[in-house]
Amino acid sequence: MQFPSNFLWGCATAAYQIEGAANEDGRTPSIWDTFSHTAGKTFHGETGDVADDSYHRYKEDVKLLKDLGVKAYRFSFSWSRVFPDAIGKPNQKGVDYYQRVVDELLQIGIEPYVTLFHWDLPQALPGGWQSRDTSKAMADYAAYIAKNFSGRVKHFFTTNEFVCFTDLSYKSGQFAPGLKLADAEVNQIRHHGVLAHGLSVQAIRANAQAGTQVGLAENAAVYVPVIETKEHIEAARHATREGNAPFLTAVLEGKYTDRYLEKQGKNAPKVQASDMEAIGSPLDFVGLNVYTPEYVRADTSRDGYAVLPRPASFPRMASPWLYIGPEVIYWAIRNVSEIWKPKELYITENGCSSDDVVTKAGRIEDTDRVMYLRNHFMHLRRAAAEGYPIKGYFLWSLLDNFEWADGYSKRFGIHYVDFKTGKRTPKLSAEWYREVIARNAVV
Ligand code: PNW
Repeated sequence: MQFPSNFLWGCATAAYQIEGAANEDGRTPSIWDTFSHTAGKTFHGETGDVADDSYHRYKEDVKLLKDLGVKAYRFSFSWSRVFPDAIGKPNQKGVDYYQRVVDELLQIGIEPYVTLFHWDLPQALPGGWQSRDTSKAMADYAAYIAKNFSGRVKHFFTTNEFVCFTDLSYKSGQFAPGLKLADAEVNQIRHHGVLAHGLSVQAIRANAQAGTQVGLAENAAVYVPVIETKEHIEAARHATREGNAPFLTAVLEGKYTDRYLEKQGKNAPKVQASDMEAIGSPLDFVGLNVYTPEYVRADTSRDGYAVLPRPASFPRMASPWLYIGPEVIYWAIRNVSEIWKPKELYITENGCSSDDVVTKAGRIEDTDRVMYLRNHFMHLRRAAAEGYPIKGYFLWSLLDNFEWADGYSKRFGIHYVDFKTGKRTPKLSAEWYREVIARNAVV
């Protein structure tokens, strides 16, 4: 159950979910500040105002990473902390905070992996992702970060999870800014999302020191063949291309699939000259956030595959959407590798919510999370052993944190956070992960 010797073990977080200090040192509101402060939008009206207070406790958090023995930490920058007006003049105090975090990490030999955009869009941008100018603004922000952080930061992710900041935000409305727009508008928003990624890749390449690596962190829909036979495996590959057509497929092929454009018809996105070239900018690596599997079988429909409904008894974790199918991680890596042959892959997120309780002895015995992770790691190891270019794994998450619309009601951390005091306590899963990393093997 051994992993390759240079396998990169890490943990992941995101700015709005952990930092707090929402109004400190010049930071201005993001759309998530506005949304979470709007009645009825998040669980019990909870906000990221304080969250884990990592803005003040980052040294403690880096110490937790050190105790785990991870070699890498994926975290995000808050755009409106760096640019309070979204564009224009940077906020030195905000920049300094991230320099301090990077210092702290480098000092103890942990590699920083920086996500530029993890959903906390500056409120200052008129129209948010409805506006094409937002894509350009993001590229300017990316250029500034590349100039000021590359060299010390060698790996950047542009965007995190297109579908969450487009469809879930502008179509179903469960995420900020909470709109329910029509298909044509949503498709345009999706286009602005992938365009922002592409323009940011170009901006980073143009402004970063040599050797800087760029990719994205994407929760592509993962299609698992119902049975591992040639026909179902092929069906899963078709599903992977078409099911991700507006996002990962567009990014890795530099075009929208014919089927996507045909299905959208008159609602298809309006694309300007050179957009697709930017969107398809070559990447150094692809990051995959992997949670829930979709099971597919081959069939005779025009698409050649059918996505199966899940039986009501299908096991899940604490978040109702989080179905447990550990082979999801193997197929995420294999499908993407076989279709697009990326140079390198990372699992940029994987993990689960559990109904954690603190025992009388003060421990958090999250045996279900350990079960979840152990099983996923076996399939991760299978992918590595079969030679797919999987370089590392970031566990979501280092800490319990602000779980977006679920507020603090869903805990994804391997460290328990008492949200009243901010106190962090390693769970059983942290102890277990430390052992995995030390032995570089599933244990
Ligand atoms: C990801 N779904 O979000 C995000 O990148 C994290 O910020 C988040 O905390 C984590 O996963 C856990 O939720 C997702 O509904 C949110 O399928 C929702 C879904 C998937 C991922």
